[in-house]
Amino acid sequence: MDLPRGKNYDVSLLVGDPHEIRLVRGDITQYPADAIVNAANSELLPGGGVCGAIHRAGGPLIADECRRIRSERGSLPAGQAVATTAGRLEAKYVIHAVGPVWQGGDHGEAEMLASCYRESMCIADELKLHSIAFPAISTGIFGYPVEQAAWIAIPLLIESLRVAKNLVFVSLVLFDKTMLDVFATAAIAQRKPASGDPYEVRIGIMND
Ligand code: AR6
Repeated sequence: MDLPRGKNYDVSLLVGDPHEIRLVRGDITQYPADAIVNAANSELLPGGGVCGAIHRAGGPLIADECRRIRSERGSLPAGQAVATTAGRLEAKYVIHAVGPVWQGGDHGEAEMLASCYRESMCIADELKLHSIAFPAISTGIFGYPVEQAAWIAIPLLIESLRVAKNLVFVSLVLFDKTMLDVFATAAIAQRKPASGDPYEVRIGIMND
């Protein structure tokens, strides 16, 4: 299965009926979903990258709630997540997930990254949401190699979506074409896993 590399496209992973995971290129602050996941830091402070963009677009209510959570429960370790208001964003919630800082791969980074995705899915499902959108957590300022991150995120999201009670639609919103290509390649490569159920992959060509 080849990717239409010269064109803008999205990819749907049909993992159950009606459960679907969509890989798309875009700006997550503009993306329609019940919850948007923030690639946060342990102090829940507005930082750079996607975190800065979410705080800017959502307004000060998000940082106010983050401050309150931090003062109540302290800083959030890597691998954990917490929900706040989405302020002015279209989403109902922002789920702040703290990804691991890449330190070479033998400091538990893979398990912490998987845990971020798993926790965010659990929180959204418990909030009875139908849709959630993720950025590629840890792959920017925190330095996680993109291909390795994709091989963790995709199976984890599939597994979490298949057991979810309320969530039916998960999006991975990738900021640029190269990231989309890497995630799409990983998703296609895993569609007939050695263990676990296969899923159908559909590629849609988009008009730019
Ligand atoms: N929409 C979607 N993806 C985006 C956007 C956007 N608007 N902006 C950036 N990305 P990063 P991290 C992609 O650095 O590596 C912050 O300061 C980006 O291309 O935002 O988890 C936090 O406060 C990359 O692929 O998050 C933390 O301190 C991905 O989002 C720290 O950075 C994640 O990049 C977290 O670092």
